Amino acid sequence: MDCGSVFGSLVQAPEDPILGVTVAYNKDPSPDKLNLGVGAYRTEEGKPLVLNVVRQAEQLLVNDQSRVKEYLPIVGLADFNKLSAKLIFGADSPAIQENRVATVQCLSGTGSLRVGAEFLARHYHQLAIYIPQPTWGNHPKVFTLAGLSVKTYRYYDPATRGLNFQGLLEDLGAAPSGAIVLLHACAHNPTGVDPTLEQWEQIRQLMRSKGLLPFFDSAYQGFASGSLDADAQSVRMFVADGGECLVAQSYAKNMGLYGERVGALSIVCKTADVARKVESQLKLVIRPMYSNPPIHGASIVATILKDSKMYDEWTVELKAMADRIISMREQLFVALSARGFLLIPLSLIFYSLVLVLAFKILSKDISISYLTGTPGDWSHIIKQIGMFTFTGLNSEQVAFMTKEYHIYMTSDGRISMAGLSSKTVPHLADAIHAAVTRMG
Ligand code: CBA
Repeated sequence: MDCGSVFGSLVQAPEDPILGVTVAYNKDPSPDKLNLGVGAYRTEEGKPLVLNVVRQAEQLLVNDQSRVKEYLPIVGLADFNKLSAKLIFGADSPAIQENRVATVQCLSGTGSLRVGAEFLARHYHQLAIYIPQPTWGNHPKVFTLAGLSVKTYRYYDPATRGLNFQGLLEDLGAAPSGAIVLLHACAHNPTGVDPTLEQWEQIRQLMRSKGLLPFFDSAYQGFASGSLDADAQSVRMFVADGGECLVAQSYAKNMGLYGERVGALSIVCKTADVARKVESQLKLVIRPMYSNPPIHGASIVATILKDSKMYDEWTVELKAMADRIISMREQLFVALSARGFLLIPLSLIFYSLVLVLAFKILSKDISISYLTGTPGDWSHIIKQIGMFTFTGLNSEQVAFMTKEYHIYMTSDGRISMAGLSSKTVPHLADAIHAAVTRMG
């Protein structure tokens, strides 16, 4: 319709499949609504969390009158870059000691992926990048817009709700020599399925033998196991062999710095001389894109990482977040599978249990959901790793849960375990039970 605007012919673009879930959630007036869409940590009270150690670091920064607001260099804060490389590669990494790593501060994980991809599109001989099927929904867009050509490799097997390791090996084995391969360092999004260390070793051998270039996305270091070192194992394996790789790091989840947009791109090179040249070229990518990165978030990270006491406090707070997520997995699994158990009228114990439960339900201490069986095997809820559970629910079941139970999640059936609490587990279990039994 001609409304006189030069943009009058534009069509309305759809909401983002992940961030759009929050937009829909915000519009819902229901008091029972629950947002399990975006991967953002919530406390047991359902509130966003600013880590104590982050508050402390901010206080120190505010009190330091010598701090100014000058531009950072194009590559960002030098301390932040050094400490970020140390965090992912390990303090004793030969690549760091030999100055073979070029690290630049970027706008969180997404910005780091984008800068890395633009660099590859300009300077690497292969434009094909293989991404896992499925992967984080933004990956194909980031890489395509940077000028890479996106292909997929098999990763997830819906039948076992686990890794399709054979398919992965076959697809990477068939990839053209030199192709780039995107790997989730840990806590694969959306599936929550990671290779074992033995499988990582096989992937490494295959990739190195074919000259495939690893591009790690490390958005959840510390969130999978609660240990920063354990979650960096996959990356460190690839660095230990002396070969080259790229790593995009995000502090959104592990330091709770979501909106501060703090991240880093590291490129591990064969020699210090190559690393210097790589850094010089990264500057040419960054300068016309956003000139130089923001100062505040990187200063928080650097303050925490360089002070051993604050660093230790951070690891404790991080472990507490990871543990709470693991406990949510257990609670949801029990809530779904306890129903089956409660259906078996075996003994007096059972009947007294029923009485206790009936009393609890009447006094609203416990939800009705515990009394019926939820069909299906839900063990993947406790087997999967990291922030998300890939439930296996289909898009109709998800739509039903949103409409009837005001539970918001991505249409692929992914739920953010970090958004759940002990109080909301029964509501989610009720919704899943109803979706599975009523929507087939
Ligand atoms: N890589 C992966 C694998 C991710 O899951 C995410 C975040 C990012 C980008 C990179 P950031 O730029 O904020 O550092 O993270 N993914 C989400 O948690 C969400 O933040 C998610 O819900 O999938 C998002 O942006 O979609």
